[in-house]
Amino acid sequence: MTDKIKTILNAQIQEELYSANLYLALAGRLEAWNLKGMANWMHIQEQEERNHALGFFYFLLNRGEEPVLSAIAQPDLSAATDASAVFALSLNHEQHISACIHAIYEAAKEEKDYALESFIRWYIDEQVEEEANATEIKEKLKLIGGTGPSLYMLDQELGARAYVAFIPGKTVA
Ligand code: OFO
Repeated sequence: MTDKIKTILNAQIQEELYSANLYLALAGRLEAWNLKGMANWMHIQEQEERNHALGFFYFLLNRGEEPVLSAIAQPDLSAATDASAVFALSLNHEQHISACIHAIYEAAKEEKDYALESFIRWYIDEQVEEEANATEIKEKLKLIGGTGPSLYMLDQELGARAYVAFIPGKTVA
């Protein structure tokens, strides 16, 4: 594995762990507003992000490289002023992550790292879903006006989301 690939994969572990912390912080904010269903949705997102980080962690190890962890920045919640803004922030963040994943794909092609080129495809597809999910909730909030009984009902709906354990590239018992 080239140094360029090692650097970009270790940086992505950091991005995914930042994502996990961001979603945990958003879960806390939503819970503080008594939107427990939305907080549940964020908690599941948080767990998935940790698994995304672990996917890169084990990919490095499987290729004979020790993962290097670095400091994670404090999540920036300044834009998260209400439920709609929380999901807009989530969508913006996922668009940023998609750009990171696409840069990894580009690097894999440039460095002729065929194993990485294959591995990263799961993340490319996952980002389509991640952006679609955040967009759907953001649009629903726009539709219902983001307050009152309809907000309560959407909160209930998001409370039904269930966590499914999955680490990319690894079989989970
Ligand atoms: Fe939210 O996505 Fe990770 O990769």
